[in-house]
Amino acid sequence: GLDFDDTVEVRIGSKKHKIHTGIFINGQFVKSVSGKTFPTINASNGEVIAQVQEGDKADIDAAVRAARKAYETVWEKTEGAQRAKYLWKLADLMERDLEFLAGLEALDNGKTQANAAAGDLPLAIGCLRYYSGWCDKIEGKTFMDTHSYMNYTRHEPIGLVGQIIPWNFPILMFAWKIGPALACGNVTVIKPSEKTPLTALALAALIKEAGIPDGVVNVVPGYGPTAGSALAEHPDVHKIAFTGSGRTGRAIMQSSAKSNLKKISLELGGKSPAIVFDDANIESAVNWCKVGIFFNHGQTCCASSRVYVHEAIYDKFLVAYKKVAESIKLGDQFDPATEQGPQVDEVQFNSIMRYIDHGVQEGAKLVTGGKRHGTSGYFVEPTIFADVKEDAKIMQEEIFGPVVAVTTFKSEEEIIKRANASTYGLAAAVFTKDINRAIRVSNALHAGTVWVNCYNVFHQNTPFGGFKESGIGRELGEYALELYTQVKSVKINLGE
Ligand code: TXE
Repeated sequence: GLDFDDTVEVRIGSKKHKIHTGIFINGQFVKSVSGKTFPTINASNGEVIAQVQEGDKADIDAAVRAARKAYETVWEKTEGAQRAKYLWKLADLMERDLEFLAGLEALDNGKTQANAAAGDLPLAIGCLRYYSGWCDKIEGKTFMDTHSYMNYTRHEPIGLVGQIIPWNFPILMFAWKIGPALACGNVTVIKPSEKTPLTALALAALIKEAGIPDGVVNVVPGYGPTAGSALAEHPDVHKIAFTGSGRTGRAIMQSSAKSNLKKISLELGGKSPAIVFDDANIESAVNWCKVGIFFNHGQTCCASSRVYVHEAIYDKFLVAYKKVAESIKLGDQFDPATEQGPQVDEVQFNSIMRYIDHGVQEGAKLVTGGKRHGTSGYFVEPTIFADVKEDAKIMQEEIFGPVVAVTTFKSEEEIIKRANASTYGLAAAVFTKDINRAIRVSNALHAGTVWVNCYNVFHQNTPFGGFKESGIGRELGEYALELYTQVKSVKINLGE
């Protein structure tokens, strides 16, 4: 009875498209139980793109019921080879609709359509195909420790998982979450960010089209403290996978502790150091440090927001770094010449501008940027601070914008200590031509990813996740299978 035509027509760049705005439960787009909706905006002009059905506890309950039923009636009995076909088919449909999906992602998030089409979409599609390959290869072990008993393990699905994702890579995070979850035989209720709900709903329609049984994937757009926490507290949800802020990660762990001790994996923020030694190829290091902080407008959990440059090459590095930052073209996310669009919304924009004010007040040297770009929309100039003190706020806290703090160092020993003196441990980078030093320093850094002579390079086969307060668990690659399976030991008495 709640099923309705949830599609509305919107302009994406120069084309008009119909898009979904409903809650996706049991294979149908439905209205929210409360009747409430919420707006999602285009960050380049602040205009409302569409009103979306606002899920809260009642809708999460309905989605969990649908997921549970799907698990018990269909999915538990669906073989790995069939799950593989579904994931591969979904990847094919995303490839077919690549331009539309990239455009909708650009409209809702603010990143450029060109970047979404060249980066986010191919990575998401590659991720689904990769996990399609794992579906029929989830294996246990056998142990013949004595003559009297035989033991084997089964890597069984956890069952019903909740997945809460952020707004910086809406499609990619959706793929990172559902790929391994479905490959391992789980059903899911996924809550996209309230800032960027639209592409998750477009993917829901493709999930239906791919023939994935109703209820296996349910998508409930809504706010964190209502829909998100209802999912994290639900007694029938056995695991939450979350990507977002540390504050919310802690809240989710508390919800788990208060309810049913559901398993938790967290991918949180960072303040990742890039270390440039005096023997590095400076031009290449500068370009990777550009990618490191300015890619996706700095809205990347592993952004190289601290750059440490050896004192012998510091001045030369800064001249070149300023030049590349100033060459970045800001503008409309649908203009093919644009490299950087708006930040995701006003809240993030204001927070970044406050950090820039702090940087200036704390006496760091503003090398370039520091201002709003244009008069409408949430654009921030690529900003470089130099000579930043180690205890400065902009050196310690995640800004999540196109703002980088640069300073010098003298010795390898000293810089390893300073790089590691952070509560975060998501990523780090080393730029040097000395192979021994590259390996020595990589081994010494407290980070889940170390890039050597590159930055922000991702692949679905490469595990990703944080040391320290940057998270719990590893996504991508074979490692992610551990997040979505539980091990059962079966011991058989071979005597009597
Ligand atoms: O994140 P939240 P926000 C960092 C970044 C950014 C800051 C704030 O520093 O500036 O976080 O961003 C849902 N129970 N990162 O406020 O709140 C929420 O609805 C359950 C880093 O957008 O963590 C959304 O779906 N769920 C990061 C998701 O959590 C809750 C990516 C993420 O939102 C909830 C994003 C609750 N109580 C922000 N409260 C990264 N690691 O890449 C919120 N949510």
